[in-house]
Amino acid sequence: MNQNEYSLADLGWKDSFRDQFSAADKATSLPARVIKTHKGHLVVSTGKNEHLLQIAETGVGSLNEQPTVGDWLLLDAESFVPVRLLTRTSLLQRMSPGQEVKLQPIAANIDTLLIVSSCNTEFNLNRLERYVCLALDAGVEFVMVLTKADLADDIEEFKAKARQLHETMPIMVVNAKDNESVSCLKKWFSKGESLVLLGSSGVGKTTLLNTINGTEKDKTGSIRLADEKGRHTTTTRSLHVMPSGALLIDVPGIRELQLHDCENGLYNAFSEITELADECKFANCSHTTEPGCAVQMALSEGRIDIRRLSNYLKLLSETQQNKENISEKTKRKSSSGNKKKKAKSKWIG
Ligand SMILES: Nc1nc2c(ncn2[C@@H]2O[C@H](COP(=O)(O)OP(=O)(O)O)[C@@H](O)[C@H]2O)c(=O)[nH]1
Ligand SMILES: [Mg+2]
Ligand SMILES: [Zn+2]
Repeated sequence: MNQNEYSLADLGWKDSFRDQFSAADKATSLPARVIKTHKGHLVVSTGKNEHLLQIAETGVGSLNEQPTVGDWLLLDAESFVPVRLLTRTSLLQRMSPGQEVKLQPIAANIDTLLIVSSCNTEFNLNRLERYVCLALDAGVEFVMVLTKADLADDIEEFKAKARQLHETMPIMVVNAKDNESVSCLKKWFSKGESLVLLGSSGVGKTTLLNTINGTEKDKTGSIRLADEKGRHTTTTRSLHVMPSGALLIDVPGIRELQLHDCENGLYNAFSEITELADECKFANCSHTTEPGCAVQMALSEGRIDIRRLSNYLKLLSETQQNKENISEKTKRKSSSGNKKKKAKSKWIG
């Protein structure tokens, strides 16, 4: 973000946040939005000032939850230590990549998700369906943005494929480097609206941000921060105020979007399949080999697409497995916490 002073409204403060900011809160704290995340740090803006907050293993300040870009925090008015995370209007999250079983928030308080892909071999329906599920589950608006239209021979082919992802999702085909071309996205960029760019690396997310913002490449990062050892840290996510007054969040390329607890999203994203399930003979039908399966019947009659069904079954088992893994881990953690507490009180007693 640049060095301008902003009002809270300029940063996307809405009624739902104001309602959580009582007169008592006002006397002791001030709201701030998370505008950047680095490894080990967060940067928050009050509109007037930016503050660097250290992320500890347990959270930030006294917060139990891990804030992410787009979050609203209340900071202690004197120490600027975060005292509360305001209830989010939306949260996009995934399973953390790597071995450890944990959730990773991607962005919070988002109005619109811009799903970015390009008109070339990077375009992959199975992968993009994950973003659609994520958006539907989080209840945010979503728009497919297909970049590199200037390099593609047949953009209609990409548009037609993208239509398979969702019946009514807007599909915008752009040259991300061209100002006029990206002006078709204007309607989602109203003042105070928060948007996030998600997609693989190299699809043109930062280029889109720069073109919409009217800045040149690499200038959007503005301040460079040094960690406690003086090394420069790389920004992982950043929120930028656009000329229209919209807030746009850039997230570096997502290699793996593993869904967690996303069954509602899946239900809606694959409605042509899930609506058939009521007609299956068995209530717990897995739609694979059971007799009387309405889904398999529809498949054999060509009413549903085999790729869609395979991806649906894959994502369903993935989201269920991830949910199970997380709840197992939470249970283990709380039972070991209880044991420790008991042991301690026994010793004291
Ligand atoms: N010709 C063309 N090049 C693009 C377009 N969008 C992005 N690029 C180029 O693709 C490369 C990756 O873009 P970048 O914005 O860094 O991708 P990101 O990883 O998604 O942020 C850069 O060299 C861009 O100039 C586009 O619509 N048309
Ligand atoms: Mg980028
Ligand atoms: Zn079935």
